[in-house]
Amino acid sequence: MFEGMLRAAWAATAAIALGACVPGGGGGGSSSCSEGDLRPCECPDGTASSRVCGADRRFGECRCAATEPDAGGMGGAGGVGGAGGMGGAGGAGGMGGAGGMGGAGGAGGMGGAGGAGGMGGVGGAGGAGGAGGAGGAGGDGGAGGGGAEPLSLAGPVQNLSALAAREGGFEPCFADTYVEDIDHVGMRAQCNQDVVLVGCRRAGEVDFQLAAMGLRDQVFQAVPDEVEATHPHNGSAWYFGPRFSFGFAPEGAVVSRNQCDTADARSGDRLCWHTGINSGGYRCGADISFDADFERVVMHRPGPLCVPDEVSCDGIDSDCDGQVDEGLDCAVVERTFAGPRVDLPVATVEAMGFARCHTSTYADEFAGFRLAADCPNEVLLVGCRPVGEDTLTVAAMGVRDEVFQMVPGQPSAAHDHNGTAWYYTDGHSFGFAPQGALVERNSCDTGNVQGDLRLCWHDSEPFGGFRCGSSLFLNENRDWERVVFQRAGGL
Ligand SMILES: [Ca+2]
Ligand SMILES: [Ca+2]
Repeated sequence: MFEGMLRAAWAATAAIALGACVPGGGGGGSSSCSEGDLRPCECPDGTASSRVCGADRRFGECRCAATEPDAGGMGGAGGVGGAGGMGGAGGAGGMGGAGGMGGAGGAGGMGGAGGAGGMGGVGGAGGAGGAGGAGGAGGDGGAGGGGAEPLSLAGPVQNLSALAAREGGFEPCFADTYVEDIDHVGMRAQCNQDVVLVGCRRAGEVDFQLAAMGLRDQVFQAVPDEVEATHPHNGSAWYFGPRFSFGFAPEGAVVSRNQCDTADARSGDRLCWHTGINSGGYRCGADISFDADFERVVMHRPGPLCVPDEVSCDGIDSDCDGQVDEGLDCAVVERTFAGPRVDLPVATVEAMGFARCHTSTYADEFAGFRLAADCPNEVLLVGCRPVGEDTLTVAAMGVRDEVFQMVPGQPSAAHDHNGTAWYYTDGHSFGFAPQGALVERNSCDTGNVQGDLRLCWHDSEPFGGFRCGSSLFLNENRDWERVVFQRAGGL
């Protein structure tokens, strides 16, 4: 009877918890909590546990396995995850049972999911993140006999237990194999609850080789059909295009959608499915398949999605503490600037999405045709610096076709683009100056008005050189270098 009453209380609590995303337990003090709220605490043996707010609206004692009798006689301790991979899911504890401990994450692996505690159970501890991996989410005490707290994990998760997903409230809503053209319309129609889990696995396996979850509307949010187009949400970089591709990568990683993501970095944490006609595939982590040996699986559950720490500048209160994106540096990353810039850190250039595509010293022949071949992407950033410096002395960016647009060989010939006067004359010179400045090519630009904003490279044997900002006559100089970066996506 006692257990039945508690179950009813927990059921009510669960309903409240699902309906709103509020800080559990409020502020300090043990008074005036809401019945069923959980508050973290530490057991004498150092393990993390929680206290439950009772009907008297006060938090009870810290629930520790060593000090609390197994009231229901049913609560087994959760499993302990193996090191090297994903932590095992905690066993579904019975009343008073202890949830599972997350396993230690392996290299690049993910911490274990919190154990699905039984009623009053002790939450599973987060797994230690492996190199490149993320810590597992701490589990909370389960709600209801045999029930569990909704599973909320941030970022891509390798080797996720299907049992943990089910016990965490997820139900399958879509499944097929990599040999099929995905019915993404049906997938989105069927997977219509608040939180969506997107995963893949080898056919015949139960657990996911790779999965990630997020709020449905974020997961299925369309982005442009562009090579690097993603948007951050809940620790993953998501992308969806109905005639291109659908998938995720670790947040912050650059994807290479051609049309599916072919990038190698952290390959085990990348999932991509073609969405176009007659495509099938494509990847489940590092595995590429167009066959029935891999399966796509999507699950969903009611909300909310609340992870232990704030993640993703996505405008969403990820840790459900009432503050949006707190503690994160959510300044919009600038991807474009107009006109030449001095003292531009390479780190800033890379943060803008650029990758270096060409480097040569001022002693090397310019060979514009080779540079053009090295740097095929749509947007180029052209700069120069003393060899090996981490800051570009001067740099300017523009659309590739504008940057390499030929102009006549006259001294002042240039054309304006993106705040910059660009010029390229085969066998003569290549470079830029501020838009509106008079270019004085002889055969490189010797103009000294705003000289620090000018760059000029001879395109004629045997000079190399010529200038990097205010430093001139760098012909055949091995201490200065040309550096060109590129990115996709338009200015
Ligand atoms: Ca928050
Ligand atoms: Ca957030």
